[in-house]
Amino acid sequence: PFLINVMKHPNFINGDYNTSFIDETPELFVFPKRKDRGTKLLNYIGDVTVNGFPGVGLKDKPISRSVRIPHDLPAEAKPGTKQILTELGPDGLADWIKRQPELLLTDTTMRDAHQSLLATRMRTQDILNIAEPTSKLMPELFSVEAWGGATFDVAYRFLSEDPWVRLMKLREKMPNVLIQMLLRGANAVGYKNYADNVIEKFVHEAAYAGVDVFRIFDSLNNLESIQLAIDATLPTGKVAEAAICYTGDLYDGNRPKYHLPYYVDLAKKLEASGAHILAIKDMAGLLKPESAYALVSALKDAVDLPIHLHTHDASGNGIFTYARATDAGVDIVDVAASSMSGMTSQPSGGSLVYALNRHERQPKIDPKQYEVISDYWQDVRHNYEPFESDMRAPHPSVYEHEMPGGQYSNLQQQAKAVGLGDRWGEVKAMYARVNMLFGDIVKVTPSSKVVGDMALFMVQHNLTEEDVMTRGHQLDFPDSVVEMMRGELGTPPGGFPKDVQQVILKGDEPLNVRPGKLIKPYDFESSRQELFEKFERPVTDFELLAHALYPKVYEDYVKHTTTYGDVSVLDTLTFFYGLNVGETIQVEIETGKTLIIKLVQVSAPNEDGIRLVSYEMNGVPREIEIKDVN
Ligand code: 3PY
Ligand code: ZN
Repeated sequence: PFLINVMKHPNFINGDYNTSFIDETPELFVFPKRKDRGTKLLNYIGDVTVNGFPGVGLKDKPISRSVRIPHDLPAEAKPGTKQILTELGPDGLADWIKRQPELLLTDTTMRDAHQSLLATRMRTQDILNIAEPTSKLMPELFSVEAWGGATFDVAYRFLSEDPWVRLMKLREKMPNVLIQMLLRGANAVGYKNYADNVIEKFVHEAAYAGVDVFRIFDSLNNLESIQLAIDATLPTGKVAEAAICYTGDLYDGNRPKYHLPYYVDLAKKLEASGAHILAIKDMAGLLKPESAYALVSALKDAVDLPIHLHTHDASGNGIFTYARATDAGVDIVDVAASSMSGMTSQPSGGSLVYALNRHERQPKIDPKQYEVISDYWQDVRHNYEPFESDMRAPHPSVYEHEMPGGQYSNLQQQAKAVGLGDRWGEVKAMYARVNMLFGDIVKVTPSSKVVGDMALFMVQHNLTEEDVMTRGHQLDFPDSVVEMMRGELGTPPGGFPKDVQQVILKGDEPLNVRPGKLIKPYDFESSRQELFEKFERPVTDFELLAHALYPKVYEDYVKHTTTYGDVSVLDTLTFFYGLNVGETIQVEIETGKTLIIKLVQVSAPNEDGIRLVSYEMNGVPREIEIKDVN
């Protein structure tokens, strides 16, 4: 319902009003409370100071450290791969890649590295501050992976930021290197299959906002799901990089499903589907060095596409894997700035450049410049301490449990939340057993989440595989498990084991077509109208998509911005911790407009739990009431 006030009253609009009009219709002068940006920010800061930030709590605010932002930059960014794409188009770019004698690098620090190390919490301002230095000090990068995967929903959900704005600002600051995103095929940047027209529109808008390279995978290596996103990418003139997810072990005689012929066959199909680049997506870091050599060699023989290898360093063997892949002729590999590398993240880029010293394919990147970039990330990383996992050292047992880099700390948190913190070892072992129960599948978002949910369920209820098979009809399996078994995430190679599927579906029939074929097209126009009425303003196509993918997350984000304004302008420590009494910060709310905010005092709560938070804003005393919910 629209709030009617005087501004919208026909008499007012016609200039036909006087003081008696005010006297006769006082209700029209009740304006919806319009708070200014300063007041909204005071509310946010007060709330975080009193109640804490989710996942951070009420810890002491760390002392702010100086952050080494490189300033000594060339005046102009040297032309790079972005210009090559513009001049030659995606096929020309692919040919160019194949002609490069050196190994090319993708830097993932702005996406996968923080997704895997810091629960995806890196904020736009911390990413933007290093964008120009990255593009100017490392113009030889093939690409910067900066978008997609979990960054899309986490931006709205936890950071109260707009991921589209992040992308557009990054594009502006990095005019010479390609910006790459991770796209989950028919799952877009979500956890379920969406209508085909949602995928198409998402790719179209992402290309418009700045994505140049779409790395497209499917969580069950389902070709149709990948094809859908490739078909959406081709008309944009951008690069479709189709990914094969790597799982298991090429040489494990007990798991013949994922041997060389499987990957070679899939690679040929992806080449035929119109992809410009082939990616090997080793999301858990299971690709051992000699397997990497064999796999890359076989794929190079089988297809004519450049090959881009992605791994995670959980085992500590990442650089060795890349070195052997380099020997086999891999074209591009994914690395992160050293201070944001290792463990669940990518191998260190600087280290790889040094490791390939005197190798004929040593990358052109200057490792000293890479360290300058890494110094920045090292400083910034301190501000995200609450989101660090407790993995402190390499973790060879990843070869046993096969959990993806980004899932490890997440599932550990989930386990703690359901009281299984000290049975974490069992959960990991169960994860591997569930995988075999499900027929040995690829585990990556969202299928990895389903395997994790089932592992937690089984440990929690002390169930074995046999219990599942014999007592399954009495068990209330997690929704995600039922949905996957019904085929709602698509079908894995060879299908799910029929007996397991029957037990879990309790007689329901699984889908026998790609789920998208059954989902009716999303009605963007009626959504546009609905949101117009709800938000009382026109909405952009970016917003429509965010709402189509994550309706509740998006609406909560809009509510947050209505209450607190644009909180992305706050420095990161204040955003996560609020202010200490006596502390003063400067907040640039727009270019040239700065607020000076000092927290003066926080009162004890009254009987309703309300605290009075006293500030000075630009020297003027201000008081805000905050409900203490602790
Ligand atoms: C994602 O889908 O977010 C991933 O990073 C998968 O590896
Ligand atoms: Zn990854």
